[in-house]
Amino acid sequence: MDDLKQKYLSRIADAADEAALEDIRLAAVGKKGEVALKMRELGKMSPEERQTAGPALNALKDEINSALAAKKMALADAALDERLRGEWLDVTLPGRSRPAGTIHPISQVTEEVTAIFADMGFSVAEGPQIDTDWYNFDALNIPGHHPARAEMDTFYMHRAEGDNRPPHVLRTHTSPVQIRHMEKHGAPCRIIAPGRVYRADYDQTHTPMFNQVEGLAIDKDISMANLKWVLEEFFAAFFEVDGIKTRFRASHFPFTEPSAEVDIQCSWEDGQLRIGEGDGWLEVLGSGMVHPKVLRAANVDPEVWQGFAFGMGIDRIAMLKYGIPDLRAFFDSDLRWLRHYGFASLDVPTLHGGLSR
Ligand code: 2NL
Repeated sequence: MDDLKQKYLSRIADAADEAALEDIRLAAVGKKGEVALKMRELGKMSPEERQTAGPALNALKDEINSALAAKKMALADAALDERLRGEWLDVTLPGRSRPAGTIHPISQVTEEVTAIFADMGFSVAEGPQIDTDWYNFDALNIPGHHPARAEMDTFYMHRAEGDNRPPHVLRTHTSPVQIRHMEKHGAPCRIIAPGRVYRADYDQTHTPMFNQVEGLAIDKDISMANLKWVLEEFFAAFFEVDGIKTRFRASHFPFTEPSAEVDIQCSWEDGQLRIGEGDGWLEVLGSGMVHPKVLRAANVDPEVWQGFAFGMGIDRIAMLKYGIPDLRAFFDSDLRWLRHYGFASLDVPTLHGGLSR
């Protein structure tokens, strides 16, 4: 019986997997296993022999069963250890870094401008970048012979052969958006129209596409005094200086009468431009009272309604606010320029002293 025990305990110890273990179990303690055979022999024994052999066989059976259970557990532990070795992960490795995106200064400034005018009750109007020459020129009292309409200055779309209608244009300002707004919604109105505009111009200070924001306020008693207040509020908020002064110089645009070019107060010392202080002036926009012909073209009765309009370059006020000296920073695909001017992702630079964060 000791031989039997040694045989099975050593086979159990050597078993490589659960299947081998099951074979051993059947051979040892299964119904037809060796221990069962020995049990059957008990009947042929004398009562004395039986008294020692019976309990011994039962003990052997128990011992083999617990050796099987222990080995089964050990095999499972070993399998888990093996799996853990394979799935090992170094949680101390540095993460994979991704390049951060940045908001474009033109987008940021458009949002800033929009928020400031929104506080004064202006909503945003949008419209097509390709429009008819009616909306872009005629409705704005720009006559057919006006130099702005020459192919030198304006991008004209192609017409199909034999189509003699006047060609569409790439809008040269966002005024057509405001004409369309008045035509659709009537007066009173208080809107700004930011967006891309196009002119056939390309040199150090001009790009064929640039960004503009126009504003329009129409009601029964809107005057240039309202215009001056709105613009001074805007410049104070945008350039972050209280009490910034503006200067209105008489000018001429076909779509406004009277018309004024507007300068803001600035100083220029030691090559440092400061806005909202000193006694220098910087031209920033054109404006005026909307011409009665323009109101009529948009189906608004000039005997009842009147209002102001203005237009300014977003690129230009962005350069002034963030100290960007060169238009190329907006168009250069080399993002180092933007980073140089403080447009890191989610960083909002401020005037008068570097980054706010
Ligand atoms: C500039 C400044 C300006 C307007 C734009 C405008 C729009 C409508 C009616 C009347 Cl719908 N005016 N916009 C007015 C004055 C100036 O732009 O320097 N333009 C050449």
